[in-house]
Amino acid sequence: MEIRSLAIDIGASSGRLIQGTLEDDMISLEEIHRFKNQITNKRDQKGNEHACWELDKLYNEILVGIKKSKSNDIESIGIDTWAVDFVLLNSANEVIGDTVSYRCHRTDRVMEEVFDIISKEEIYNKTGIQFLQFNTIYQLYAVKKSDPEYLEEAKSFLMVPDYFNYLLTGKKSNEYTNATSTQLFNVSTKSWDQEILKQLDIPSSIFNDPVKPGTVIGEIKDELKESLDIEELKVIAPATHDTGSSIVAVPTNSADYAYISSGTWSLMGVETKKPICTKKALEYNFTNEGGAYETNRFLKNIMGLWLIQEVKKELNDQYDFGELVELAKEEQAFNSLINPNDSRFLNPESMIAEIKKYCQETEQVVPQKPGELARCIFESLAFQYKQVLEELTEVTTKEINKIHIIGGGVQNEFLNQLTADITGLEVYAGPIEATAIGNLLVQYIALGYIDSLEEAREIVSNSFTIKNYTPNLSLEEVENNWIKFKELQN
Ligand code: LFR
Repeated sequence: MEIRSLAIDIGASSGRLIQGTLEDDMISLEEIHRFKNQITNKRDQKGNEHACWELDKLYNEILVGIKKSKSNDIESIGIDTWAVDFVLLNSANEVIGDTVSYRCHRTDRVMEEVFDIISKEEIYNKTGIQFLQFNTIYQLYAVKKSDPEYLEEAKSFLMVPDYFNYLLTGKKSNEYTNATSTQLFNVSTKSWDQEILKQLDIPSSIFNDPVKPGTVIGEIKDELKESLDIEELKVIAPATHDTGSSIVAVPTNSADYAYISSGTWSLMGVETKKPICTKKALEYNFTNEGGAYETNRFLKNIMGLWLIQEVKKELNDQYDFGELVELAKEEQAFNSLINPNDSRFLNPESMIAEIKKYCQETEQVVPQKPGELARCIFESLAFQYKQVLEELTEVTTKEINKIHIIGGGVQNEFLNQLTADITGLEVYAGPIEATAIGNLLVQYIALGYIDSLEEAREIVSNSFTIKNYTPNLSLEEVENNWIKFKELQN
């Protein structure tokens, strides 16, 4: 029997609708629709400029994609997107204001203001979430300061996938994995932290009790059935946080690995049963995000391919990613390194200028050519992976013998090899569409076609080619540059 479902996976730079077919313990994919996503600067009525998402356009692409799919063959759809961003709805269920992106500078320095009200330690002990200036908690606090009337008017808080689910079904819900990313969610009580909300004067009435991945949100609305020419279609919440979906699709059931979910961000960590909120975890700024089926993602955000995406854009897309990788290979190794997680790279005016400035300030060779910039980025990312690996091993005391890289970044074979060379571990790369696959697998489990997460991962490992990279660089060469990289962190 062939079972078809549709994954709608929208990332910061692109969105796609992927149809999955499950048959005899194998899953196959067909891309139905792909579209661009980007941040647009908008000025509001008060004259403040914000970096915004265009949710109306994205919703329209979702409908185009559903229409293109052979919808009547499909049992269900599920939506995942990036985390932390949200909409507020008023009493007429209209979106209040623009949907601001987490890259917007409105939260620069807001974290410190929140720490004056609630200490860092208290926030971490309660939420277990790493401190990133764009977490929902700081965004809501920024709204509170600049547009307090928005929060007075608000009746519902929906994260981006929750909002699309609402548009499709008319049902409002807050999905659990994404709720945990807000830093407003208590890891122990598994509910919105009422004290934090109160201390920050954010109305708790706008939040719903979270629903777990695999919950059927509802049937698609009647008016949409008509316009899309569909008889029946269930909307199921997968792990609506894209990283939560991608980790469902790690192609192994062994325990001795770290993963890197590689895309705009590189999310590197391990799966644990329980959150780890120790002093060391706080010091190293690790996060504990809720996963599907009672799993915990103990991981760190690494700036990731965003760095090269921005360089590519600034070079007017003269080169595609493959060409930039080829140019990088021709350049000399370890000429210049950056600390990819320096907040100056979160959303600079010019990524190229920022990288050059960093290298100048740290008295290194300043990369000029596209290949030099690309090489600097890839090598710096690989060293950052090594650093996170060491911290992970220290905090979790887990034996990590290999790294699974999943997601779009898998296509960068040069970075995969560098990761093996610099960490000294075997790297297994694939599947590329891990997020869409994880999204589909949760739908299949919800529909009763797959029994468990273990069975789901077995299916991934049966269905996709996973490429192996073995470390192949002298220890001495790694060591010298590792010392240089660590000096940059201080
Ligand atoms: C990856 C991701 C990360 C999250 C960042 C911002 O797409 O969802 O997990 O930290 O985007 O939402």
